[in-house]
Amino acid sequence: MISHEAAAAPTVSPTGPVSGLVGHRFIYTYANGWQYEMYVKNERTIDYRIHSGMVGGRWVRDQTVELTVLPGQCYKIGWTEPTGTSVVVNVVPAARVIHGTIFFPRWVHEFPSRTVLFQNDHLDQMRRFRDLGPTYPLDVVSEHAEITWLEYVGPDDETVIAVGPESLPPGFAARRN
Ligand code: FER
Repeated sequence: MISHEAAAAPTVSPTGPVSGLVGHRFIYTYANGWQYEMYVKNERTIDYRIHSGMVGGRWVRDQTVELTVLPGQCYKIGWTEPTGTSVVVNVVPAARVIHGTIFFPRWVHEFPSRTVLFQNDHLDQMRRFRDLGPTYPLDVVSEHAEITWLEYVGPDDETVIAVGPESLPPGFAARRN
């Protein structure tokens, strides 16, 4: 039965500082071949570039996210884009693995190229597409990824993701460390 008593104090509490991920840039390739790059600018914000895949060429700065950490230094980042696409990415830097679940609205699944741009210059257009839809049925993509590049560059650096993926030096995303 449903209790109407006051909820007990939570028995699971935050397991560590999210600062262990803040300031890191990582490049990763999903098992389906899609290659992404993320910079965790601060506890609330990411910048990213998409090097290949369904929306390869897309890039975004200053996306607000929810970032938390689970036991085992498993970081979890979730957000909704102005397009209506929602993403949850689990990052385990020590194991150099990621798992991402992406929830694409129907219109992105049907016309992915509409989102292939520097989104910050087209925020109102993305919200218009989002509101026009169709939204459903969502296309859910659930994939593991390997981190091929991982580095600490420090927080709040506007130079880390400053150009589109098409403007990078040859081989930039193929480097491994
Ligand atoms: C990711 C998976 C998907 C990611 C971003 C997305 C930055 C999708 C964004 C979009 O298409 O709007 O790992 O990391």
